Amino acid sequence: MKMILRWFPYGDDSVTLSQIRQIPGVTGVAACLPKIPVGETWPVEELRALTQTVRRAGLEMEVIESVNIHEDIKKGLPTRDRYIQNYIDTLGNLHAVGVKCLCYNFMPVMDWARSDLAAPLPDGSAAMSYRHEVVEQMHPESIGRAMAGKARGYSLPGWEPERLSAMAEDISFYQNFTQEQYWANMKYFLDAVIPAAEKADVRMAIHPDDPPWPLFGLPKVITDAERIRTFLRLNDSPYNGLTFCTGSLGARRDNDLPAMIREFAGRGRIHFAHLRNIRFSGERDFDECAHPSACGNLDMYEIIRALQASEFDGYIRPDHGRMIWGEIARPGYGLYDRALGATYLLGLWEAVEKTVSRG
Ligand SMILES: [Mn+2]
Repeated sequence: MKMILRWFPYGDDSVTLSQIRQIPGVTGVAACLPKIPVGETWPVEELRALTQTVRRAGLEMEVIESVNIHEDIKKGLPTRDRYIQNYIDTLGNLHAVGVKCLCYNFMPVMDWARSDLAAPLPDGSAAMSYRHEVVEQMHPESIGRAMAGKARGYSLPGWEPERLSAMAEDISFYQNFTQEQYWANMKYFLDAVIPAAEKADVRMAIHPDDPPWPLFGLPKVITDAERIRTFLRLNDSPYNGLTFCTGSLGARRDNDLPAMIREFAGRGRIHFAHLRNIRFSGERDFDECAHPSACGNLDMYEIIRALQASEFDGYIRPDHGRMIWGEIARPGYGLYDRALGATYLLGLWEAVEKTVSRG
């Protein structure tokens, strides 16, 4: 297992690589090239420069998050083949710079949604929160604008301004789309890309839908164990795997996270884990909270135990954190709370490991 942190290059992050290097036990970052338009090939020269920057700071860059999927691929348009070829070329370039794992998602139109990016918590910190009725009553474009307004000047991955204008049109496109059509388009993508991922030795790790329930009548993909089974069956290669995000899947109370980990990591299909906790405040309402089990509704001890019982050997990151101690950062991606999260998770990992090995 390797503990990493997400990091955004080109000054689009308040957190520096040297700060990340000083978090005990964190050995690398999940990085990205945010300025490449979705659908285009990630140039190897830029990837090389980025890798060098990360390595010079004493860190590894074995994980990329995310190479986004062009909407034409999800829609199954004739133009998809060109974008799929670009994706395959990108995989080759990722291999050339030593990347081992690629986190991506296949959610239509929007990658994730929250009703508030800086909701006050009782302890005086702020965190991202989700209130289903609030989100459903908002127009997606206005959600995008409201979120951008609270992003402290940092880009919000998945909510890039150029995406907002097409959102209404894209949402109406999917209203007459069946779930079967969506799976078929996904299979078309996987069957083309997974052989290239095998050749490049880059494990594909799809991120669950966030939140894991229907929004604006859009098709859903990775929301529960049954849909994950369907997804994994679309292409049986071990390179067709998951990013197991506990905060996303855990928002559905009927998802038994430790059981899901034992099933999917046990079959070698979890390559990356996003570990964070959430606190429920209604059936479809939750706040992101600090990582320890006592702070939320997820049992992080059982989650770590399930990962180890499945001999999970991938990457873990503490995913989002709260804004604490007056920090100003991209929502979810400050330094302090994620560093606390990484330390807590590493402590749990060590405790479970030693308990098991000493019987
Ligand atoms: Mn996540």
